Amino acid sequence: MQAKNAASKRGVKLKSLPSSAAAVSKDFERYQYYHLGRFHGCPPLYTYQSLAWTLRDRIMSDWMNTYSARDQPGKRRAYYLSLEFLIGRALSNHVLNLGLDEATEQALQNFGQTLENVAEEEPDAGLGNGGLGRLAACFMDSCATLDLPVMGYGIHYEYGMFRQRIENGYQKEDPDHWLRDGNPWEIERSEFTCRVPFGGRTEHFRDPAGIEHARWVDTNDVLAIPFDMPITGYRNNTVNTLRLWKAAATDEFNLDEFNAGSYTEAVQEKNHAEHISMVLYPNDSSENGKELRLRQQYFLASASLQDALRQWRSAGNTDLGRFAEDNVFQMNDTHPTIAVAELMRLLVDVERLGWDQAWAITTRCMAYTNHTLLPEALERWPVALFERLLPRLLEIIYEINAHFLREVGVKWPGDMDRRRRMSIIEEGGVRQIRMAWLAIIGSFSVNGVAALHSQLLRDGLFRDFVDLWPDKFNNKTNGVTPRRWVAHANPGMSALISSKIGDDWVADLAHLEKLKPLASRRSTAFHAEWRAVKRANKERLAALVKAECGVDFNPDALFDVQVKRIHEYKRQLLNILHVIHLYNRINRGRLDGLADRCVLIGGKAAPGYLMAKRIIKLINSVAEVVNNDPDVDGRLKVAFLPNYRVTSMEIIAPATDLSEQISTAGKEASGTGNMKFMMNGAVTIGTYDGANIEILEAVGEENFFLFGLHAEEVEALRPQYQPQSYIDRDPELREVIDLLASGHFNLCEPGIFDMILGALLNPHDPWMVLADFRSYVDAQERVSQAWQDEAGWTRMSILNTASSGFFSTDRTMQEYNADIWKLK
Ligand code: 26W
Repeated sequence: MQAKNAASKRGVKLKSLPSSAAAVSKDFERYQYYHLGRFHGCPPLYTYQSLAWTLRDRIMSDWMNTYSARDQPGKRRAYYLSLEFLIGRALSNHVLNLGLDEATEQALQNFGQTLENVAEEEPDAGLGNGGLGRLAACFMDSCATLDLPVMGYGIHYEYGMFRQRIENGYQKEDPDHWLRDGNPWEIERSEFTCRVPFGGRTEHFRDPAGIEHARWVDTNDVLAIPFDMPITGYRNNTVNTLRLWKAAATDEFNLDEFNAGSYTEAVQEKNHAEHISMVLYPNDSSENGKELRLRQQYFLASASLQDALRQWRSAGNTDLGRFAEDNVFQMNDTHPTIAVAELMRLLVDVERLGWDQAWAITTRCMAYTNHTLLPEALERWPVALFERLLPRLLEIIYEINAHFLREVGVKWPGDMDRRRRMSIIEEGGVRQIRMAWLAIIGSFSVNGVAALHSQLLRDGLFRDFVDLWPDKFNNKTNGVTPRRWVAHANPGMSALISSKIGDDWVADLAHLEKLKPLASRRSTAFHAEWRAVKRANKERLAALVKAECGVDFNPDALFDVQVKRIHEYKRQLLNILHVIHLYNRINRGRLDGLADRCVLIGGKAAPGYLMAKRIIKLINSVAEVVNNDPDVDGRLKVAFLPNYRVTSMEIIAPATDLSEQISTAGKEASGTGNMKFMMNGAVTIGTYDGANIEILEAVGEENFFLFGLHAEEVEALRPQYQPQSYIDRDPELREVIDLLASGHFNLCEPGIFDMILGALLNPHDPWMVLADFRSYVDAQERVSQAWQDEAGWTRMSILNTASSGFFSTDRTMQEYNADIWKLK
């Protein structure tokens, strides 16, 4: 440690390795032949590993140098705490960021390989569910590109998001053992292992000076071992770190049993500890209250805070009174929110600060981002579970709550109802801890992820807290990284754009504005080039759809795509009702104005979410009928793409013409798929929800297909919603519902869609699908018309890309930094 500090203070830097094609080739050969022992007929996996190590070696010097340049007292840092980082593949991303495309391609040529083929060997790091996890990964990319000192802390799950198979139209889940063949990108740093306590009991005592303290004793500790993944910035020599914690048993595990001869029982205990980082919970909208999930949350929070404290000290800091000047923790939803209480524990019990000083530090360090308004997704933990698993943390939460309710009492004397609403502890049958309240109370900043979402939080869920602390609440509209989602995923379009406006857009997406003059109302040479790129991307997607689904997509048809988690609020059902409507029109010969369409839907359903799983079955059943009906004659194709993940989106977004963003207004916090599509020149059909609103404002309403009720209209309609009345008034809707009810799509499995019909016809349908049917179908009609005007559509497509600059996470991260993190 001393030596390292001394070295960095002297400004000594680690030298970088040569990056010529010859040097890359030589190292690649050394790994494949002399390290892995693979010579003739090397299996592709080892080709990939050899290349990954060759590249990692070329990241290492920047990684070490980035670290040591910041390893100095008084350097402020941010930590992104998240249970999920959905990073996908790393190889091509690093190649792009390092500018090693040509050297790598040339080197591989010597071995009869291409980068594209080798990259296919890498499994996705699927350490997340959907939007929230992918956002964390895009944030990491942008922070490195902006050279912001930000470190990600997450969990080193042995099993990531399950792999989805479709069997007879139904979703089946397979485990995703992504680490089976090792992970060439990660570095185990056992020297920074932490101990995380669980269970036990608390003791209170007075020190010699008579001051009362608590200690947490008889705990069952679990080791947290860090695995570091490099996060390369785009061609700027910055490499940040994503540190993932793996759980392991302590060596002293159950020594008693061990000594009593119960070797296997003792080893079982070891297993128990290691379960903590075994699997990602595949749930992205309703919490299931499982004990193991709470263990994961505390494991992440405790290890990360201990590690941040250690790093801060090892950089030469000593005065804890300054800790909040040097550190900020951004909590990705409430999942890591136990960090508020854990930092208090570390400061009060371990560092022996007084409560008030510790609280002042904690509340100047913590910041919280909310990602959902769905009530079923709000985390609450039973007090009894806390008492058993984290008894000391429960005491601390009680004390935080007591101090807080005193403050509420001072501001609103006698307002007992407000105290009850705002208490961290929810009283009732089972007493529960409201994690969102703990997050708000413990943080100096609380943000939503799109303008509408932040406004709805202020007006609704968080209203009482806004009354108390109006300045805490802010908006940070999400984004996506243009490196992965344009430069990497869409090389054809990237080259075309760069040929016209240069390549500054990759690191500053606002430059895309310069494409606007090229949008033109009439067909131009640029239009033709733009369409040729899209056409090639559509061929690539059509090949994937053919291989995965056996369905023929015609690249000349409109590619109409909805990919995201399957959830009722996202309304894949509305999409499929429209498909049934088109099918019905074709069968009845009502062909006027119809555009040829290929409808692609993909996404995973939480394994316990029966309705979502049945929706997948319906999509597949409709696809089966539509695709095999000779009368449809290729005018309409429908496919459900299995195992939708980061890597599939890299093929899908560049090939999409129409992006479906059709959630019930007020329910989708932001959406980020919408931004990936827009950047790649898709036009959106969407509701007035989440970031759709900001997309619409950026591109103009003439280049966006808006439909449906607004959030206030949804809420106003709710008490008197009568789904049947829409069917009575709309013969086309009636035909669709009749077709569904007749069993036309499930002749061999009668009744399986009754639950879906029941949901659609229920006056309490929270998602009010039928209320938006007519408006949606009309908007789709306008889409069909617009599609048939080739120049007009091309113009819209170009304008969407040209207007997408705001949706770069570079902009999002600059806002987090300017308003919350305040890093240099
Ligand atoms: C406790 C179970 C659970 C797990 C994950 C509940 C809720 C979540 C996430 C908050 C769900 C999620 O991914 N939300 C999405 O976050 C994106 C990034 O901000 C937004 O773009 C999406 O609109 C939002 O649904």
